[in-house]
Amino acid sequence: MSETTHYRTCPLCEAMCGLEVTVENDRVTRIRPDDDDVWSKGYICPKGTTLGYMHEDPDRLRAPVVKRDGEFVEVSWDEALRVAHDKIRGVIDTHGMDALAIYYGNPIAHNISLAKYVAPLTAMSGITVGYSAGTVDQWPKNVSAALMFGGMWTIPTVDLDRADFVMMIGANPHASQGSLLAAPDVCGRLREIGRRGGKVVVVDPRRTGTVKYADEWLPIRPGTDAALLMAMVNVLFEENLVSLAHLEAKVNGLDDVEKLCKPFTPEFVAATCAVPADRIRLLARELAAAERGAVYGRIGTCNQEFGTLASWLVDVLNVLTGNLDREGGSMFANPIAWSITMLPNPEYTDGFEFGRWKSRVRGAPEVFGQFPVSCMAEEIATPGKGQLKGLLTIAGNPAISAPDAGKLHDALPMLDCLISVDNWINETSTHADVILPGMSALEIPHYDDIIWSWAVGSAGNYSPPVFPDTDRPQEWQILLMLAGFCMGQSPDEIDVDGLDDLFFHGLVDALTQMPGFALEGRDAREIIPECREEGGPLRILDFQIRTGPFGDHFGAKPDGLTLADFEAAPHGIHMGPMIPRLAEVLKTPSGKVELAPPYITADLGRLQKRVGRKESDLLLVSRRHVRSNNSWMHNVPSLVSGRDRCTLLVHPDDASRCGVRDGAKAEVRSEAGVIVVPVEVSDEMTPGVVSLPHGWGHDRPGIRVAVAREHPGVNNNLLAPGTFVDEISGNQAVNGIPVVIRAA
Ligand SMILES: Nc1nc2c(c(=O)[nH]1)N[C@H]1C(S)=C(S)[C@@H](COP(=O)(O)OP(=O)(O)OC[C@H]3O[C@@H](n4cnc5c(=O)[nH]c(N)nc54)[C@H](O)[C@@H]3O)O[C@H]1N2
Ligand SMILES: Nc1nc2c(c(=O)[nH]1)N[C@H]1C(S)=C(S)[C@@H](COP(=O)(O)OP(=O)(O)OC[C@H]3O[C@@H](n4cnc5c(=O)[nH]c(N)nc54)[C@H](O)[C@@H]3O)O[C@H]1N2
Ligand code: SF4
Ligand SMILES: [Mo]
Repeated sequence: MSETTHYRTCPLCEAMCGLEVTVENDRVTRIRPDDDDVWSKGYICPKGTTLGYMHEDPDRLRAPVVKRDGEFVEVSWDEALRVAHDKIRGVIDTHGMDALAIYYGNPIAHNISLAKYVAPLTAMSGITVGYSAGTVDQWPKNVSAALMFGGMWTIPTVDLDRADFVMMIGANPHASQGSLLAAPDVCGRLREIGRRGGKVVVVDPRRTGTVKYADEWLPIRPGTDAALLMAMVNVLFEENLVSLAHLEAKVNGLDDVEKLCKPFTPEFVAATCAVPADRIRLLARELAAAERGAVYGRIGTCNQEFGTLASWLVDVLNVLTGNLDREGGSMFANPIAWSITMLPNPEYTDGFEFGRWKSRVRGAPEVFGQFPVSCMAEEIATPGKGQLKGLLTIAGNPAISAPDAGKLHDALPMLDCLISVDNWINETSTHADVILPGMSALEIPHYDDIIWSWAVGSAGNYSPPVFPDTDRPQEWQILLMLAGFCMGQSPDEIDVDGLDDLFFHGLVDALTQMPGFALEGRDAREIIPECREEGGPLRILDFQIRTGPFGDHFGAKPDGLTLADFEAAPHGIHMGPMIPRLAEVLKTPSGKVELAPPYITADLGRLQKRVGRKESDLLLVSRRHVRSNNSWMHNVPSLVSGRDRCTLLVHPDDASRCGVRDGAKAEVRSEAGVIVVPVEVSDEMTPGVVSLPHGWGHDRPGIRVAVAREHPGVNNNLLAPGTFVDEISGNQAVNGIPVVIRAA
């Protein structure tokens, strides 16, 4: 019996924990935390130990499947690719390119092949219509970052280990393990802040698990964060607490912000936010007084009605208190390997512009080229010129994750062509004509991509595959084939390596001409032969490391890093804590931080109307759990065992008022739909707010996830109205949905 030990990074969430994987006779026998991992130092969560199960999951697709007479049949790769080609060409040749769309899902950010090859897929295929999980997630933050700092992913994060005051708003790292904040054991690090005499305040309608590690819970009415933050801005100006410090000469629009915050006094917003005016004043003073403080906002501040205003104000507060780009404040990460997503987008060289075109059916303005994901259903279902006839889903499950789920369930079967690049037959891919599976997390190499762009330190870790499989195409090859089909190439003539070279050479060529790039002015023809011989994501990764801040710059810094250094360091390489980087990352046309972008401040009128608005007395918010990962890990028995977690949390007062009982079922009704779900009465909810997890609803016909089927839960997006959006980013509002509940 041969036992081998493998060190690798868990790809499941942004914490990027190091795992020690033991394999005996080709089977995983144990997964433990890697105590020597330079980044996670022995931290993991229960999901990390399930990679072996997911690798062996009998429901996971190992071969492509094609729909025949309503049933999936396993076919050869040649056959599956031929069907995919014919389906794609059928749509493009009959209806034109505009009838074909891509939906990008969340795991793209966590898979090396997908992270590096969605860009060439998009660019080469010529597909112009894109939808993504991004518009139920961080689109508002992308808008505020683009307009304030000049890049949609130029997003600062809290320098957790050196902060002494953190206001955490709309985030629950106890469940999520941190988001747009990459740090293993966020909660442990929050507790340390208190231990060193600092303070953590959690602003959330629910007393979450994170609160146990914090010093104070401040309940808030969903969707009113922007009002609360604006009132804090008001206090900073009123009480002369604004102190830009090192940012003094680097900011535009300070006077505008001072004027704009005038109406938003603490008294004006207090009742709406359900936060006492005195507490708002104190909060502003605490932030101002902190030597190293930061406001950190996440999904509760994004996928809600005023997502962009809230996202913007988080950074405004960090600027006004001099905390942006300061140690222990809110800082820009310094990744060892840059991400393609972070490169400046040539579309916006003269600044960002939104609403350049509108969606066909609803007239929704585009933002970064996308419409709210809920538009997808109506674009499929509504006949006429420009109707969507084909869809490629790449690692996504919009049938569960997109608002107005009921409409998408009805629309997906109407497509002439649905191709899913996915590893399971789930609520979305069950409608596919072809499913092209990727490999398990243990069969592919790993090195995190964009997540390092908001990590609390500069580190990196390369993991070779535990079970290399050379007989099947890698996902980057699948994506390039799909691109080739869109370009008109047939499965017989397609040259994947040629397309890969075309993309890679083009990238190197463009970057050697980009001002400020590590290889600026060098000759691409001399660089390319120095790159790794094998194509694919590792060649790109090596290039990204070598041209990054610690790289060898192809000879210019002989002691610098290359991918080979990581291959020789199974526990990773850590290059140190966060450093001030504002001057380097700032790309606004003015060269300054734009504190009052007109596109955003024009939305303040809408916020003003929200204050005092009469509304339903019960609002629904979403939640996550540490043993769950969006919609796709409910097929792991150890993660779904125990009591039902898909419950509606209801405050005792609301429960008695509405006549619902703990353990019994309630009917929950919104403008969009009605569901029935078990109730959990709990004083961890603030009165007037109920909470339901997202990612459930595995009771759809045709899915092949046996374990998940036994623990179906309900899809909370059946309740989310598609048109309920943060208007200026187009991000869906899945928090703060007016609902009515009663006993079922
Ligand atoms: N009501 C409500 N809705 C929400 C949210 C909420 O808070 N409330 N959150 C939103 C957020 S933040 C997000 S990110 C979205 C998520 O939305 P999606 O990305 O659409 O959903 P996931 O459940 O992450 O689906 C991931 C899919 O990728 C597949 N997959 C997993 N690993 C791989 C891989 O390596 N390769 C391939 N090809 N496929 C893989 C899985 O089988 C699954 O089908 O949901 C959003 N929807
Ligand atoms: N275990 C696990 N980890 C995950 C995921 C998962 O599904 N499971 N999903 C991953 C993904 S895709 C993402 S985007 C991240 C998200 O990471 P987080 O942003 O930390 O997400 P949540 O844990 O949903 O926490 C959001 C909190 O916002 C609160 N909230 C809701 N509405 C409002 C509001 O209007 N105002 C305020 N202030 N708070 C509000 C909710 O009560 C909840 O506690 O997590 C990632 N990590
Ligand atoms: S927190 Fe859990 S899911 Fe996230 S990377 Fe670590 S082990 Fe994986
Ligand atoms: Mo997300």
